[in-house]
Amino acid sequence: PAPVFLKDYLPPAWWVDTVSLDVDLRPDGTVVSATLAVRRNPEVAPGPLCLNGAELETLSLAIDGQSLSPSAYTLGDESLVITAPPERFTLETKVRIQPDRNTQLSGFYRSKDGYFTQCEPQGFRRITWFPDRPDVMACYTVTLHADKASYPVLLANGNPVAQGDEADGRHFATWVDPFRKPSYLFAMVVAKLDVLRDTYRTTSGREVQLGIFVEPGKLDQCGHAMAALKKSMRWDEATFGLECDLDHYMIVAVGDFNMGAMENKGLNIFNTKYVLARADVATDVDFENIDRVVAHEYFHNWTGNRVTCRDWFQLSLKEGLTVFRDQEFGADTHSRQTARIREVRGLRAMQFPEDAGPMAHPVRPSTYVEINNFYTATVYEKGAEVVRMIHTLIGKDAFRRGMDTYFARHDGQAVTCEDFVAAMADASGVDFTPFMTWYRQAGTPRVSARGSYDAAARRYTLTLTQVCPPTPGQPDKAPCLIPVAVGLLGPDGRDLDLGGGRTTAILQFSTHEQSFVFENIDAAPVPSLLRNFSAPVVLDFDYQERELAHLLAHDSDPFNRWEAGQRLFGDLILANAARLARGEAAECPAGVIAAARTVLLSDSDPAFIAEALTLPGEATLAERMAVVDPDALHAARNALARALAAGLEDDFLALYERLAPVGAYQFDTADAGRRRLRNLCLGYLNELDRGGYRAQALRQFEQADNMTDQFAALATLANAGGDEGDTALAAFYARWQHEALVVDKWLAVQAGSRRDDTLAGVERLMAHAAFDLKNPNKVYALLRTFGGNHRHFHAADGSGYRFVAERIADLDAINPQVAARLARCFDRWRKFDTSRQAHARAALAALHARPGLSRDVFEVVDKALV
Ligand code: BAL
Ligand code: ZN
Repeated sequence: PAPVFLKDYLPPAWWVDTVSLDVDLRPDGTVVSATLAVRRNPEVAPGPLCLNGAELETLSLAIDGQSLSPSAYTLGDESLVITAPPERFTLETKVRIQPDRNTQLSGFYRSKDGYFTQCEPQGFRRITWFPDRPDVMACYTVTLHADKASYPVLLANGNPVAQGDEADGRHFATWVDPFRKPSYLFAMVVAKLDVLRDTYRTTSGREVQLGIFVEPGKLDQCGHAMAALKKSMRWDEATFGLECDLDHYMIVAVGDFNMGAMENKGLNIFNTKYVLARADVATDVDFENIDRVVAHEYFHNWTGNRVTCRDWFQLSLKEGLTVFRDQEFGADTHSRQTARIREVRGLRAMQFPEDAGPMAHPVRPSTYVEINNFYTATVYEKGAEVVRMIHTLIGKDAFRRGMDTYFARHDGQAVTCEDFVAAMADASGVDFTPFMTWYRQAGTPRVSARGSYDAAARRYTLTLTQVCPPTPGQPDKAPCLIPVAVGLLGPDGRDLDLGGGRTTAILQFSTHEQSFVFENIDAAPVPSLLRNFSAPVVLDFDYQERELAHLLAHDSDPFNRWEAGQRLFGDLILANAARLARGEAAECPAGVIAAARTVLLSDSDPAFIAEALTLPGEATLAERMAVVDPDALHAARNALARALAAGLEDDFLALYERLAPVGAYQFDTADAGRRRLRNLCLGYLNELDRGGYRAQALRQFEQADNMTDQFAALATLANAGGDEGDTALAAFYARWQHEALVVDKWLAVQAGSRRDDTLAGVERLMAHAAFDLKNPNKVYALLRTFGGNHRHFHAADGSGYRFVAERIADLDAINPQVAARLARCFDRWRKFDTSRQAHARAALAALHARPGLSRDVFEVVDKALV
């Protein structure tokens, strides 16, 4: 398959002003009749009208009421080219599609309770012939017809203008969307669903009708999502002055969905995972994720919908900015410090490996084979970090002025990342030219810092150097403009004055090497570098163990307190992995236990303590190894957990008891923090492998009034020895087998288990009634979790690689997007020893050689093998 290049972008030769769709659902397929008002773009050289389509059975084509003669067009499988249409005309097309056979879940497809759409990025072409690109924006009118008893709910974007009954027990509804939109924001739903309704009044007095549509019987799981929606609407008004422009804002939840959710104008379609929640079926993390995803999709109404992307290379224009907005919403709504820690943990686990692997690409890619493969951690999470750096460099007020400028200039337009940065530059007076490297260049910059203290001159000099490793297609890298937030801690742990009462300086580091001088420093400080993770880089500084303990105990920047602990634990795990690989025993210095005890017994927020005592993950640590030994790494990480458990047993036990719940469960940030810490204590105690602690976990499992505590106990037991794990797993399934999202948790906890027989268990689960290869959530829960199980996926005998590669092949015939996401498990295969590499290469080569491989999987596998 041929790649597409950003440099080849051309504006469309034809505009579409209005689209009228008539969608008629029948047992033998759905007939879509489209009427498009088309006119030539006078700014582009005249050319044919090229329309995209996929899996369409074309029934008729007409221009201005006249059937098109065969000589006037060329019809291919995926293109319809009308050679010489008039300057301005009406195009009528009629096609039949087969949503019941659409297992790709892109376009219009069947799920349990009806029919749903997913059009981003290129699903609309699977519904009708259209110039399916985001810079063609049109006003849509949609009429849906279906059997009334089976599908009482008929929804599309915009406002309902007509509805009524038809012959043979059928009915129709017509919706008009007054906003011009790109085709990727089109949505329709034909289903049997229950609805929770509410209203929201904006600051300026507009009343918005809100509706959350879910599977019948699930209305008692919608309240949290509705509250999240209203909170997001208020937050965007207060923070960015952005009001909802719609009369109707609907969210529809569907159990078969490739992504998390989709921001279609006025008619969001969500994976049930990010809508449904009730204390007994959803964890604290689920509740918080629902807040974030509901907010994310709502925020897209401005950053994505009102101002959209000119082309798909600009995807981060809307995604990076909207993730930044949902992160800030989450920080304001829950805890800013734990939100930041979790963001960085996620970035290091997912984006840093991506940026170092075969699929590495800039935040704004310059080429792709399949755009579906670029809904990545780089475009989303690194994209959000890039927006955050702009915020850091110019400050909150200038950032807000930049947003105002962006909307004043570009409302209703399809624009580029440069347009966004230009608005920020003009509003702040800052020249962002050197900053643009972040959009163009892939790879994680590596910053090395050295400090030197001159006691006589009372001067501390910090010298920074940066390198960015080569990535595919980019062998040589330019330096980036990196905002490095720095504080200096004195011997008493307090921040030193860096001048004018400032305790944190934002250094603008933009060359290969640069020195920064701090005057009037009375004693040798411990530097606190990259506070709040001010840039998405790897930072090396040769900290001593006692300096890390000092930062962990005293840093006024909570992120860097956490970071100090992660460095302390990470360094020790890696040193122990090397020892174990040499056949030596793992060690745990008393200083590390003491530092952990200081945090555990501190009066910090319990959620922070839990984050600080959560060890860095294996995938994150593996990035720091020249050749990864997953068995040694796994054993070293477990050994540290056991050493901490042994050293702090009494403290963990006392805290577990002290944090016992008082009163019934409610989702609340403070309570969630206490539960998190208590469950961390339970986990550590079970590292000691004692029947008494397993019994305690089983008691918690049986007695919990909420999923957070029940699932934490289950996860602890599923990783432990003894029979209690099997008992709990069986009881959990028996109780929750009819709650699809809880079954996903049950699958994931088994696929992620440390137990030796995990692969055999996953193979058995593939045949279990609970599993369905056609359902993305099930695939993510079982297979992608297994692919992220560092020790078992990278098993020395290649069994993990072979198993996953075969499942990718099976899945590719059903759903290429999901198959390609699973294929990303192989990204880091070259970091392992030669024997594992041989197994991985063989598994990938077998996949690559399969006839009929999708473009999605081909791109991932082909790049992995280069
Ligand atoms: N636009 C795809 C889903 C999301 O990022 O909101
Ligand atoms: Zn998004």
